[in-house]
Amino acid sequence: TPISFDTWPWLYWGEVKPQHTALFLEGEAISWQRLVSDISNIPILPKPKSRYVAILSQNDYQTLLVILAAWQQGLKTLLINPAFSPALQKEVLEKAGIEMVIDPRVVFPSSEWPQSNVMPFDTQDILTLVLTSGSTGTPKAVTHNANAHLASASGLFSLLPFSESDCWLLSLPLFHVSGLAIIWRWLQRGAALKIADTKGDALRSALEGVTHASLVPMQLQRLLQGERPASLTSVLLGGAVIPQALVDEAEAKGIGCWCGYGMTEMASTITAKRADGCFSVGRPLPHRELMFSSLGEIMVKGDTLSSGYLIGGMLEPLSDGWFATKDKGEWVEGELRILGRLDNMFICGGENVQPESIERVLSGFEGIEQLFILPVADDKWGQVPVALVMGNVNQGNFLAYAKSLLPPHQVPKAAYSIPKHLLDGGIKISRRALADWLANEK
Ligand code: 4YB
Repeated sequence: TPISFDTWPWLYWGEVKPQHTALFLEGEAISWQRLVSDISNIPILPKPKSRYVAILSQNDYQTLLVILAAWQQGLKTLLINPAFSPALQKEVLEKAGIEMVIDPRVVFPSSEWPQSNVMPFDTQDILTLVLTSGSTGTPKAVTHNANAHLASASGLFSLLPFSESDCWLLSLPLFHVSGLAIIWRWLQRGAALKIADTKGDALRSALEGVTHASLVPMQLQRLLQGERPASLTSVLLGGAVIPQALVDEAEAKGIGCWCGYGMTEMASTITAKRADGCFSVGRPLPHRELMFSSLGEIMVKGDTLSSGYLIGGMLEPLSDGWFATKDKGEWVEGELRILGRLDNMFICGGENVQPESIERVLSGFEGIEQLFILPVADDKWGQVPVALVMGNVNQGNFLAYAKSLLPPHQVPKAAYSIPKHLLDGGIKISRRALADWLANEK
């Protein structure tokens, strides 16, 4: 049974087991007691009337301290990608109505500072904001309270064991819901968190001593190119289509894989299962419910659902009841299969084309590391599919393979190699960036 906290979880663990390790940094272990004391050495942060502040967040200890200090000082935080251009940062903050930005690199901890009051821990109060990664328009700030994050964590633990002696690597950005969820699992369990550089090939050494990691499929793919990290027992996958061949290979190498489907509005994972050779993302975890609309759209609700978006400093509640995800899905033997995004669908000669379903059929072709199907305008058919490919692929053979497996309206009319820079950006590949490249530069 999950612990229900009557104070900030780090203060609870600081009392219950002060000498136990809370964090592993590169070359250093931090106890819960030390963590609590480091948080209290963060100076009193600026407190706008609205209590909303933005924090430029890197995955480092200093940023974590500023976030936890902000929370216990009564602030509500929007973690933002420090790589945002000034223009995008301004646009996002104006939309949400947030005036204050904190850069943790210029917050100097000291035991000399007057200490801020510790606010009561009210799990129903809005505490966090996470930006949506929608493909159109300015990202929106999704609100959550601590109750939603703790419910998210404890529901996951009923499927994926995470014990007090385990260690979860902060393997995804804090400003994305997948990274923030790692913080709440760590706090819920009172286990250890490791913070290290995880970019590119650094991920392998970051995994030393780690039992648990959250990975997007591309990270796992890269990891499988070398030795299996010895301590790693459990990987939670999500964020994008999880290629079955990738999961099978990881499982064969002794890495336990859990396939998840999650989203920002639901405080990360919604459904998940232990990999079992069958392509699906399992069943809804405790504290979440899921159904389909009459159009096959996935609808979700539960304790983990956001209460709304922050717009112009005001809470814009989600419409009552079920939240429409814009994802299409179906049940296969009681488990959820994601069919693709409704907004990725296009029409070719009067037929609906779901790019993700073509990608699933063709991504098994020899040499393919990543494959995207995008529409291009066509005089005769309206739109036709083309393939963007990463990997070492014979294009002629690839298109012949496609013809042999797919109905005509789904067969890519051309295949192009994707430039690498389009793929190393964030944690997800943006179809919009791919479409821009296709339109302008291919
Ligand atoms: C999917 C998908 C899937 C999401 N198949 N499309 O803690 C976790 O659950 C976790 C672990 C590892 C990696 C990521 C996560 C996440 O939280 C991911 C949450 C996320 O991606 N949120 S999002 O708001 O940025 O995007 C949500 C969208 O991503 C969904 O609406 C889907 O379209 C897509 N997606 N999991 C296919 N398994």
